Amino acid sequence: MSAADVRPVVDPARLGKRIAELAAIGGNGRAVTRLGLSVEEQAARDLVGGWLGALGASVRRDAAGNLIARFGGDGPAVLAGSHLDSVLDGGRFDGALGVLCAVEAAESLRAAGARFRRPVEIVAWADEEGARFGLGLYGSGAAFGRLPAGAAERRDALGVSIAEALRALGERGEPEAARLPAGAAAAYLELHIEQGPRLERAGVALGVVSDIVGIFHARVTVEGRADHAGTTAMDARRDALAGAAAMLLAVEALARSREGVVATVGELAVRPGAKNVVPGAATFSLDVRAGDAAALEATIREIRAAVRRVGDERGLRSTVDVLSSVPVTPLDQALRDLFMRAAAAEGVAAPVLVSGAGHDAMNAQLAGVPAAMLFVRSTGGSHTPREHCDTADAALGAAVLARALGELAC
Ligand code: HGY
Ligand code: MN
Ligand code: MN
Repeated sequence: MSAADVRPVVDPARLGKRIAELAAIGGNGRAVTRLGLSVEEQAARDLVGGWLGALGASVRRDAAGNLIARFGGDGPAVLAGSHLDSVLDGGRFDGALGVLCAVEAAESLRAAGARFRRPVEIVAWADEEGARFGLGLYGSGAAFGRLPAGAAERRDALGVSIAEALRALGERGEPEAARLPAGAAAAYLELHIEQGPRLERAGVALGVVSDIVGIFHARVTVEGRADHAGTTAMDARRDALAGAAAMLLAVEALARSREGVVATVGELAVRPGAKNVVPGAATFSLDVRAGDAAALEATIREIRAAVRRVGDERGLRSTVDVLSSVPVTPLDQALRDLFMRAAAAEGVAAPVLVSGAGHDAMNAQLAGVPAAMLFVRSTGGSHTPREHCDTADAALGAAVLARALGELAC
């Protein structure tokens, strides 16, 4: 049966039920917390792996902790999926919806009698958010050979390394071993909630991604001198936190001054952290993004200069340690067109959007595997329990994904 004869019919009720079932893992009824390589993320893989196994897929977990469910025999596979981990106190749709819609697409194709002419792998990448170890896009980075050196030694706040977390799950602790052989993946499709307001404002359920912004992650350490809060005159201080505060306001001003650039300081730590001690040291995170490579580079350069300048003015030592840096990533034009056609076949004239959020599709595309993303309208922002996606929009996304997957694989 060729792709043209196949009429996959998705089941919104089944999809809605699975969204709720998955949200209960790491959920407290309000928010979802399913950190990378945690027992909660593993429980999510077990739940989704069970659904895929029941469809006849051969389900495995690779050395990095990625869930890979393969339909069909040998040869380059068409991959579809997203991630199952979340940020702290996150929503129930970020990542999870892409995995569940890929499951729904595979299930509706099988139910419509489709035979996969080429293998299909439904994937859930481990630790996309990097919320625990500070290394985003980790699982897809391992699979596509794009992990930074020393990744397995990255540690969480309790000092547990990625290698130790993998061993606790029963793996050997060598994420590099998950690297896919060259040519193993023919294409990668990812559905994801938009996480921003554009589709909602446009009144359209779906969008197709043209490019994903470049993302620079770093940790800034500021060293001053701890002193007595009562006996140290203001002009005799080397207050690391006051210095860090001046730096992060400079970061905000620099990002505001340049169109299309965003910069965020989301983490801040102070030592020794007592009300009657002048802070001796402070550490803060940097997340800088832009759709234009030159603007991103210039902003990073200016931020480094501002950190140095404030440090010199205040007698503070400062270091900027780069955690990860992913370039602006244009996605595959042919697969973009495929999503546009599939959306049109479902009656949606999908606008083309640049993604301000990072996604695993970047690692696929940058490793030479053609990748494309389909956005589904979401409301309430994202990386917050307010994040929401209507089941009707999610089901429409799954139907478009099923059509695209059917055209590539059947
Ligand atoms: O941070 C991001 O853009 C993605 O949600 N991990
Ligand atoms: Mn995501
Ligand atoms: Mn996210």
